[in-house]
Amino acid sequence: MSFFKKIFGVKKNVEENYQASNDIKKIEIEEQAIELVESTLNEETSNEETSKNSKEIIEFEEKKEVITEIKNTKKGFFSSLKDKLFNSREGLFKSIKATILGRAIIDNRMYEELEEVLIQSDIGMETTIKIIETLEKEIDKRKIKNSDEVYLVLKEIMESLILSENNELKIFPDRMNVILVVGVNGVGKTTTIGKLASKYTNEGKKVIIGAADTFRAAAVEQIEEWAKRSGATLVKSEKDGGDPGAVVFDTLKRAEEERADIVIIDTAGRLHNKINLMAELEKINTIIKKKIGDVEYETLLVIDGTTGQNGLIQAKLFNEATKLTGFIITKLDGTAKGGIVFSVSETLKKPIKYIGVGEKIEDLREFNSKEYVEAIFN
Ligand SMILES: Nc1nc2c(ncn2[C@@H]2O[C@H](COP(=O)(O)OP(=O)(O)O)[C@@H](O)[C@H]2O)c(=O)[nH]1
Ligand SMILES: [Mg+2]
Repeated sequence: MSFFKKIFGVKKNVEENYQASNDIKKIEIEEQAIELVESTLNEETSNEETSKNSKEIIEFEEKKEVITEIKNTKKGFFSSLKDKLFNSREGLFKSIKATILGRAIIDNRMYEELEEVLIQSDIGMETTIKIIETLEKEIDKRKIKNSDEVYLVLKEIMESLILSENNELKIFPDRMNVILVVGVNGVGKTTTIGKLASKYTNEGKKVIIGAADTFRAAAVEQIEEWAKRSGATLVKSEKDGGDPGAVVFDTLKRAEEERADIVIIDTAGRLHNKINLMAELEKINTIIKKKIGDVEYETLLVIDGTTGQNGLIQAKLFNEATKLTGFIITKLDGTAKGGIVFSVSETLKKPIKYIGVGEKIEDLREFNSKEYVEAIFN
């Protein structure tokens, strides 16, 4: 393949990947590809003076433009996550920074002040205590005296609290994959389902959404709109207040007939008490298992990142009521705290699969702990 073709291949690849998904691993691979192209270009630069052919010079300039474009697209993605998390970075993490950096001595007062900031930032009592204890131990062990280093150790500890395994949704090829989405009212379930459906239809998958939130007519209209926008098929109840179990059954039946790749089920966020919640989810789970047999499927709890410790209480309750496979934390664009990301992962030992950083269709990001911590700590 010619150099020019190769470089356009890289460019096309980068653009498609940015549109289809924000997969950080792919970006890393592309980064290597760009480096390779750049080093080739550098080699050519040294030969440039010897090149007398004007056609070659024009080609060379074009190559340079393409590379600049690739670099700008890349920069755009990274700064965009940083931009989206602007509130957390300026709130929670700025206070942490201010508490630690510039201190002449590392003493109990620093730990006390830090404890206060962490608790105020929705990190929760249990997780905060764990962070402070680990920090004290590490500072002693590593004989750290300098506040810059304390900040780096804290960042390391906080990153290690977030599970970094199984962050990807389990989607198997050549079979029907079910994603059950649960959570209380208003946390962003329907919006997240719309974004997810769009991501999968963009990847060429056939997606069917089941509108099992049958309690409000407006809820059905809202999911209908998202289905339309994302190009997914919607299965709903013909009457208001219909049986959610029946919708789940009809959705799976339709998915089977149409050989759908992905079934996403939207549920109602009614939360009277744990017994009711358990009974409702149990019924839905029984219908799913009857249809798809003994295969794994995702049950994702959506948590509103702006609701503080309430989110952690919901996570504990749903975790007792059903078998959750992971979390989606929404509205992280709108919180100056965002400590829930750390406490939920650390307390329940389940992965965060996605984060919501806005109301638009593209505002759903695959969660990557390293990327998240980098975006808010720096
Ligand atoms: N800023 C922001 N708003 C969001 C996000 N996700 C959802 N929302 C908004 O939260 C509100 C409730 O969302 P909805 O999907 O209806 O919640 P549901 O009741 O759980 O289905 C809507 O106004 C959404 O636009 C997000 O990541 N960021
Ligand atoms: Mg809804």
